[in-house]
Formats: sequence, structure tokens, C-alpha cells
Amino acid sequence: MSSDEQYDPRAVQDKWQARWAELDPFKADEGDAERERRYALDMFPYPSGDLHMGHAEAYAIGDVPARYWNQRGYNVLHPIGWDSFGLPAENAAIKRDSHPAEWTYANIETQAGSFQRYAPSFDWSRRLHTSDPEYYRWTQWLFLRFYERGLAYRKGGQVNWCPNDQTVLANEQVVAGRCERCGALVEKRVLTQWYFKITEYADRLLADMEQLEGAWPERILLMQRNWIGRSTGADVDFEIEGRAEPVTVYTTRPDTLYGATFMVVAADAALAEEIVAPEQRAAFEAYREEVSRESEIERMSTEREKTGVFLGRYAVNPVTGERMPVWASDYVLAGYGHGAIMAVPAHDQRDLDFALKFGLPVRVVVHTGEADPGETGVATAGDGEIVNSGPIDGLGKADAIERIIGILAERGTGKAAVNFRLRDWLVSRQRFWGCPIPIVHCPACGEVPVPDDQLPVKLPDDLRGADLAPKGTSPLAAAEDWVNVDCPKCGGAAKRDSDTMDTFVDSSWYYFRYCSPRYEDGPFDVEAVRRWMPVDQYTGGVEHAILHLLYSRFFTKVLYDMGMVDFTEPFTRLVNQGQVILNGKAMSKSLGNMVDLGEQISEFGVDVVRLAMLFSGPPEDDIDWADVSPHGMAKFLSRVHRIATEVTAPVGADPATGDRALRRATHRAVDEATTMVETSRFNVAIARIMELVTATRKTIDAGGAGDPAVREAAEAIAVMVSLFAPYTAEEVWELLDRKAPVAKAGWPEADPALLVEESVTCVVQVAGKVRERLEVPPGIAAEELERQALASAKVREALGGAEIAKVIVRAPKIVNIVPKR
Ligand code: ANZ
Ligand code: ZN
Repeated sequence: MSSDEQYDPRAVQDKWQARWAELDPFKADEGDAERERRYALDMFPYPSGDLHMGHAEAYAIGDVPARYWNQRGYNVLHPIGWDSFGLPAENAAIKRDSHPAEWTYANIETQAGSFQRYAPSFDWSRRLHTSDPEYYRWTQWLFLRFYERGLAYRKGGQVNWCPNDQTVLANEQVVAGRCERCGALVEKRVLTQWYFKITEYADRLLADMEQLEGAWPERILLMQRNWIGRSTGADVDFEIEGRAEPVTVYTTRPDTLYGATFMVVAADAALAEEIVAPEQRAAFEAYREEVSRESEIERMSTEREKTGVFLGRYAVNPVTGERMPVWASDYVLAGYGHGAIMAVPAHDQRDLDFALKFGLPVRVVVHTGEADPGETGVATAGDGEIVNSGPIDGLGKADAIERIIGILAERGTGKAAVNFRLRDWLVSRQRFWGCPIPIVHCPACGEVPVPDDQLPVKLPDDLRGADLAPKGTSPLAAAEDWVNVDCPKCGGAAKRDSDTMDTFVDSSWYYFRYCSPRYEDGPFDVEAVRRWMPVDQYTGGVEHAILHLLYSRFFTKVLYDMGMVDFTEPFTRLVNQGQVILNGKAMSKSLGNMVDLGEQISEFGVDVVRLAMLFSGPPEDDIDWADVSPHGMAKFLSRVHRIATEVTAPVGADPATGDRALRRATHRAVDEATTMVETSRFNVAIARIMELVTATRKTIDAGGAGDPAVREAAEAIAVMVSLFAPYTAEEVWELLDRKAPVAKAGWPEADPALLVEESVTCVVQVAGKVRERLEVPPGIAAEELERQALASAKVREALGGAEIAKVIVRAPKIVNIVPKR
């Protein structure tokens, strides 16, 4: 009879799920001041339905360090909660004529149940939901602190508008000109909206990345850097004929100022409207109308045919004194720099395209050795010797930039300048299911913050179904009972702000709340955060590489400035898992390219799914489920189980008396698995455990079931497997007569004495005389031993160039080399 048959993953799962619920082994110990702490954080889920394969991967990966730290004896915080505000709930509510909370909380319960079964080592007592008034009360509180610091403000201006979702979008939520959520073409509207002044932190967001170097994936740091987009150059003032005030432009290439032959103003900038000459106004307005329908991405594209209109006005080049025609075009953006540029067609491709299209002059001022841009149509952007540029002739780029800035500064017509691509964060949304903005608009007092003791401003619970349908203004604006209030300042009739916050605001601070989730005197207990944070490892999807991480970093810096936290970066280490795909493609329900997590678990059990996720490759790689072998994983787990059923050495038997070869295999596996877990190479760690299982099997088959070294190996296997396949590990631990939970059994220590490779001395003879002694491993192959012997300098010297007739190898002890005579 094979004992494989006794291993029933489902029964094991049900048994231990119930037992763990009683044991509650993963509650972080707030009172324990002794043990060192660790904070393992997973990006919290959005309750869109049940958990799927992507969740299964992410939470399997995030669970390994948490379980490892538990084994190492740390006091571990590994919390879970839900990011539970957001549009899908609202759309579901409209469809089902219900309240968004119904759909949301039902899904949360479903996911929580699935998590219980999937068994990440969560501390369930800290569970939070961002849509609970107990949580969003503090989101509002934080908004008010930002407001007091001038970091939350309202301004009118052009914003991105999704005509389908009927709400504004942050720049970040517009991808290739479309709504990131629904794919609709994004329009521009002029609206008054709330912003967070993240630009005030641009420099620090960039500089503090130094702390993350080497601990965050390099490509994420690069994406953050590009998003912040710091550039350096100069602000240069140009006189405009007939206008009192000069116009300032931002340029990264002040060294090319002598080559500036025209000026371009963003067609949608106020400046264009102001300076356009009467005879050009009609043409300009028609053009501006066209531009208003274009997305920023389209406008920035270098491939598009250039368009524009002459504004009928002239600027004066401050160094050459030349008249430069002023044009309006779409390729200059109103919101960047000063919304106007000096065009240097010889050295900037977009300026060159524009010049060639409209017959404007091209003047080379940097000699790069390449062909004349005016003839080839290819601008030369590289470094070279400055020419045609008076006092800066002959200089290289860097010197020329420094020199020209000096000249402009002396005259008071320019200065060095820095620019960021980063824009302020648009946080207001015209939708219902979000955190209400805690501001009242009073005809007499203006914007009035809701006093702290009146928080939370709760969402009304009597709006449902059609009440929530998008109308271009927030559904809250139409809720008369809710929106009409007395002004907190003067008591007069006033209205609540009817917008809600971007859900990224909710998720920018949830990891602080986990440290003291029921705290009632603030968003978090400052002391608890001091104890637990920063987060030691943050695990989650690369789709949050920019926004969520940038916003969280921004919040942390503001909290630092408020004196509430004593660190400036929230996440010490970051791991981004890949995606689970199928047959080379993203999983998609509509294309029938789906694997259902529930079905996989029913078929193979949780442990197999978790193990398959972790064994398929490094965490950051995509997993193609078509290439994964759940059967192979199941077989491995049943081998682990079978070993435990066969061990007969008693608990506590001294392994030192056991088989030395197996002991060495055990300690090597422990040593290597430890390194692999600590460097997030879980697949390699699992491979090492598999090898140890094979070695243990061999010893048992050779009659060693009672050998204490077999027990030692089996126990080490159980503890190591507990990071990846917790149910099987727990069952095996019990079979080995040890006490649950295996999760806290303690990580095995590798004995250094068992790690050193033992060696034997091999004697090498040439023509019967001993010429060399080699230290080699006892198991060395004959070919390898021969190779080493022939490579020896002493052997070659003894041979003196003679040809070899024969090599006799008796591994590992003797090599006999017979030269030709
Ligand atoms: C003259 C020049 C010559 C430029 C040259 C470049 C090369 P980054 O690096 O992104 O900061 N620019 C400035 N404001 C702009 C706006 N509102 N819309 C579009 N383009 C704008 O780029 C700065 C450069 O982009 C500036 O330097 C300016 O063109 C252009 F050989 O000035 B440059
Ligand atoms: Zn008032």
C-alpha cells in the first residue's frame, strides 16, 4: 500500500483551517517590547468580486517573508484590509437599483472567506475598510490638515473629463488620451477642482529615492524619476514689440539662444489670446478650437505633422536683437514651463519640423559634425562646438550654458531654472462612492472647513440606483437634505462640497492605520507607527509603480513635516510580482482565456496552488499557468507527507549520532534555502527543499527510518515548507509528534561544521613518480579529476612537453599519467 493515498489535501485543509482559527497564531503582539519587529505589507485588494489567480500569486509571494520572520522569532505585523471605495460599486448599484455599500461589503465577505481558506498569515484583528466611516473620518481629517498647510486647494482650469464615467480624471489616469478605467476618449473641460500640491515635494520625492536604491526594483525607481521629470536649464525673458511686459520661456538649451529664430506660444495659453494681432484673430480662434479637442499625448507626439498660426506679433532675441515672429501651436503645452518657447530649429526636431513647414529660418549654432539640418530635415541635438554665437563661440555645451546664464543674469533678462514634469494631484471626483470632501461653501464666508469634531462627514445611505447615475455633477449635489447645511462659521445657509476624493487618497495612508486600526484620537497612534514602521517589505503589482507609490511617499513626507512620523520613506523594500497569464496572453473572461482560482483550489488544494505560484520562477516574472504543473507540486507534497509517516526516530533523538551524509544534505539545504528566501528567490529555495526530500527518501529506503538524521531532515523540511504550503506543513508537523502551529516552530539553523565540503587527497603520479597532491571532494567524477590533474602546473612541468600515452584514474585517490617514450 502506498501511503500517498493517505494524503488528502482537502481533509488536511479543512482540519487546519478550523484549528488555526482557534490558535490565531499571527496576531501581532503590541505589548511585546522585547522582540524585534517586522512589518510585512501586501497591497490591499479592491473588492471587485472573488479573489482571482492574480491575488493568489501576490498573496503567496507576500506571505513568504511574513512567515519567515515568524519562524525567525520576530514580532510580525502582517495586516489585511480593503480598498473599498470606487466606481465599480457605484456602477453595480445603478444596475441593481441598490446602494454601493451592498455590493461592496458582500464582495468583501466573499474575499475574506477565500482569504481564510488561502491562509496568508494575516493578523485579522486589524482588518479595515476605507469605506467605513471610522476610516474615512481620518481621510477627511488628513485632508483638512493638508488644507491648513496650503497643500489642498481649489483652482479653476482645464481638466481631463471622461464623458463616459462623467467625472474628471487625474493626468495619471489618462493613458494614451483615453480613460484608464473605461477606455473612452478623454475630453478637456474648464472646471474648478481640488488639488493636492504634490509639486511642492517634487525635489524631495526625487532626492529621497537615494534611500530606496538597491531595495526597490531599479525600473520602478526609473519610472518614478521619469514621472517627476526634473529638468534643468534657464528662464529667458524676451521683449515683445508693443507689449510692456517681456515673455519668459523655459529652455534646457540656453546655449542655443543665438539660434532661436522664432517663438511659439501654446495655442490654449492665455498669452496667445492676449497678444494675437487683430488681423490674425479669426485664424487663431479657429485653430484654438481644433486644438481643444486634442489630447496631451497627441500634442506631444513628434510624428505628427506640425500645425500652427502666426500671431502677427514679434519678439526680440535678447542676445542678437533680431525680430522673431511669434506663432501659436499645439506642440507647446500651456501647463508646462511658461507655456511659451524659444524655437531653435537647427537643434530641436519639433522646432525644425515646424520651421520647414512654415518657411521659418534655420540657423546652426552648434557644430556637431553632422549635415546641415536645414537640408536634411534632421535636427542635431548632440554636443559640439558653439558657433555663430558671439561671446560663447568655441565653448562646449556645459560651459556655454554656464556662460550664457551668467550674461543673461548680469543684464537681468534670465536666470538658471529647474522644471518638473510632475503636476499637482487632482483629487476631486464627481461621483458618489468615495470619501466626501469636508468643506462647506458659504456665500458669506467662502470655503469653510468642517470642524474636526463634526467628522466624519458621512455619505447619505438613502441614495440608490438611478440616484447615482452620472449627470456631470456629483450625485451628492442633488441630495438636498445632505448638501444643505448651516455654515460652521456664521451659521448661515451654506452647501457642502459635493465632490468625493480620488480613491488614491484613501490608499495613500492605510498602512499607517494598520499600526493602530481602532485608534480614535487621530488617523494613527504616533507611538504605534514609531514601533512598526517603516514597512520592511511591501509586495504588490507593478501597475502601482507610479501613482500609488508616489502618493504614499508624498503623504509620508507631509506627515513627517507635521511631526507625526520620524521617517521620510514608508516602504523600505519593494517587491513587484509579475502577472499570471495563460497561453502567453493576459487572462480575460470575455476571450475565454481564464483560469478560475476557486476551481484550481477545489481540484488541487490551496497548498498546490501556492507552491505552483512560487515555484514557477522568480516573483517578478510572469507566470504562464499553461506551463505550470500542479500535478508535480501535488506529488512533491505527498512525498513530504509520506516521509513524515515513516519517521520512527523519537522526538529529540540526537541527530549527531545519525547518518552524516544526510545531515550534511539537510544543513546545506537549510543554508541555501535561507539565503534564497532572504533574497526573494523562492523558486530556488523550493528546489533545494525538493533535493533534500529526495535525499531523505533514499536514506529511508536504505533502512534508515529510525535514524535521528532522518527525523532532523523531516522536521527541517516541515518548517521550510511551512512558508510555501502551510497546510501540508502543519499536518506533517503533527505526524512528527510536534505541537502546532508549525508556523512558530522556529527556523532551523545550519551548522557551519556540516557545511564545509569534506575533501580527500588525490595523489598524481607522472611516470610512476608522485608530482602533485590535489584536495578534491570525495564524490568527484573521474573526468573532472583527470582534468584537474592535467591542468596542474607541476604535472605539466614533469611532463616537459612529452605526449601522453595513457591516463589511469582511480577517483578520488589516484591519477597515474604515463608519457609516450
Ligand atoms: C530651446 C531648445 C533648444 C530646447 C534645443 C530644446 C532643445 P524638458 O527636458 O522636458 O524640460 N519646452 C519648454 N516649455 C515647453 C512647453 N510648455 N511645451 C513644449 N515644449 C516646451 O524640455 C524642455 C524643453 O522643451 C525646452 O528647451 C523647450 O525647448 C521645450 F536644441 O528650448 B527647448
Ligand atoms: Zn458662513
